Amino acid sequence: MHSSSSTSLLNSSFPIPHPEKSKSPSATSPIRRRFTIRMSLNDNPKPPDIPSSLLSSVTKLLWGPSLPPGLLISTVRTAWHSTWRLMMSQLAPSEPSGGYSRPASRFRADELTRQSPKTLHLYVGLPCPWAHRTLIVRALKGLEEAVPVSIAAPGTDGSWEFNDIRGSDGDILIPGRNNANGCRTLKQVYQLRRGGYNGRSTVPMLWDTETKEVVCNESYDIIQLFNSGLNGLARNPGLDLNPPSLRDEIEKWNRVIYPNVNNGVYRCGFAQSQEAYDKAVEELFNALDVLDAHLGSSRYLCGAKLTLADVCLFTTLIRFDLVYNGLFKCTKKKLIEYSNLHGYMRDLYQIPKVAETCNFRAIMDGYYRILFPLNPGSIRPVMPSGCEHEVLCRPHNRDSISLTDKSTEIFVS
Ligand SMILES: N[C@@H](CCC(=O)N[C@@H](CS)C(=O)NCC(=O)O)C(=O)O
Repeated sequence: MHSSSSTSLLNSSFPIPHPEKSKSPSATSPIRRRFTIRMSLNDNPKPPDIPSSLLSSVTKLLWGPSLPPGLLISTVRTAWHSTWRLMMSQLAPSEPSGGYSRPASRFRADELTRQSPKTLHLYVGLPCPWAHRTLIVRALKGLEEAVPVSIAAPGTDGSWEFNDIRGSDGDILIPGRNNANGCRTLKQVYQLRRGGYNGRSTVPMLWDTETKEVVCNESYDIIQLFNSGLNGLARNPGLDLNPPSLRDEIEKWNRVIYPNVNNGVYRCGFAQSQEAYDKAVEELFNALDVLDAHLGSSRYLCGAKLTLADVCLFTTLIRFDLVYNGLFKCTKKKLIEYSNLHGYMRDLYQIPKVAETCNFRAIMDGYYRILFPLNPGSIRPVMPSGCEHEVLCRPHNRDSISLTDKSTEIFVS
């Protein structure tokens, strides 16, 4: 299945541990739908306006009318660097080496088996790649009615909030109301649980509307549940994205993708030392090279069948040129330069119902305007033309790769 180079990398060079629990479509016709992207988040945070006259008065007071630029620059740099470190330590906990260390999810899958599947509600945010996994599997399995969703948007302090917008953006998901209870913020929802909650209020979060309990806030557990735990309610119960025959291989790819790509882009963006960044960026692009080579002869990661590993890879790839390349300094290459990976991403994007889960405007806003320490001016760059819907709908010509397994088409109603 894998080329020899990818196999050796899989088995040796990549760090093995990752916190996720072990855990084809035929070519699709172009998605016909309106694709107007419009402003869809809450009022976005604006950096506080400090009048320039105030700033110049202060600097004049400190340095007189002719500023010594060297002193000014070193003062500002020292002050900024300390403040940046303080903010980053809140935003992105780090190891002593300056490497980003992702906190573990608090509510894991063992809760899932005890829930009544009829009272589940999903909370997501559209910028979030982890939440995006759950939206895709929910759509592919046909669970939209069985598991209603509420889509939050980042508020001014970066925490998740709901708004009163009822509109839609064509078929594309947009943030809006809390459809499960009256809470205005996700934090308030978490706090409704018995015993309250003071931890991180992350998306995705699966909520039980009857018991008012957090069922799970680990994306991989949620997609496993959606894949096989709710088949009695799913419109596509026959679709199995985690078949027993492929589990070892799915796991093997997850061990590459999670630390080096999914979390790898965050390790680049949230690195707090040059060494930590250098390591993260090297591991990220090594992994992308391996994936690109593998996907030259394999339609999906595990051959002709779409699996959970593909869903997990896709949500990082679709954000790559939009946000990770620029904001997270994943600059060695753009995704569009990887011909197999880019074709593979288009292939997944063109699966019916996947494009509707991709709100590019919300993704760009969510990263560029909210991750303040990485982009203090909060200026959102123009969307790269290669990331537009029309480009993503171009033929991928991947239908004939891995044709040996004909039993693998996915059916989406
Ligand atoms: N391990 C979690 C990670 C989820 C996560 O980090 N979500 C981010 C958005 S991308 C979040 O909600 N952060 C809010 C916070 O940390 O307060 C998963 O895979 O579900």
